[in-house]
Amino acid sequence: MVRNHRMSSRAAIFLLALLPLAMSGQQRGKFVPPDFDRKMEALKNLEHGVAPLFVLGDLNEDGVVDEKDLQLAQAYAQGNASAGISCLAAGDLNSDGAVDAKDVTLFQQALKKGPIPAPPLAYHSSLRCDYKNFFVASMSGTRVGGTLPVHFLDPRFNAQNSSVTVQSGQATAAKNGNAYRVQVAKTAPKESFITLAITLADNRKYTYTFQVH
Ligand SMILES: [Ca+2]
Ligand SMILES: [Ca+2]
Repeated sequence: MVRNHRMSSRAAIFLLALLPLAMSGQQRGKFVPPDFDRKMEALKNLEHGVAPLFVLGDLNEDGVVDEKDLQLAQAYAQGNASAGISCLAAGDLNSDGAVDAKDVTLFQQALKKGPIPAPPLAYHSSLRCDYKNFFVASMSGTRVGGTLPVHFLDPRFNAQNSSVTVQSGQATAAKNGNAYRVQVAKTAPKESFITLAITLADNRKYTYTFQVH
């Protein structure tokens, strides 16, 4: 299913990162994300370790986390068909590698006050995701004093019309060409967390939390 294109070493490295997702689907006989080649192409010149982020809780990948997503998670946890779910990984709220009743409980608590205003983005999961909403890419974390890029993958968004700011943690964020670069302070404690606030041109807001190592 993964075709043998000539590709740069970075694309090859990213392919390796996606492979568990593609392979888990292959075992079931179907899954490779839609537009896989186009998405690979968009990522090929980015830094090593950069991967697309998905919206935690957004199982149907419409960009918002609301009752519809909860219903999809509930149906899946009860063993019903996964129709309508394009990102199963988004339903694993407690990151234990499965979508079950525990996630549904967390989901219900989170949605008590209505749709999540600024849902968190997540870097990687062993569960499948189509990345239908393929819009931001970053790394899983960086070291003390290191940098972490935030790239816009959707052509509607760029560093001029969308913003990345540091919400908590010892870091600063600045525009870097068509991306943002987050600089972690040399004084940031190891294992500490940095949370970024990302606001897109269409006014959707997300957060992304990564760990300093
Ligand atoms: Ca949704
Ligand atoms: Ca779970």
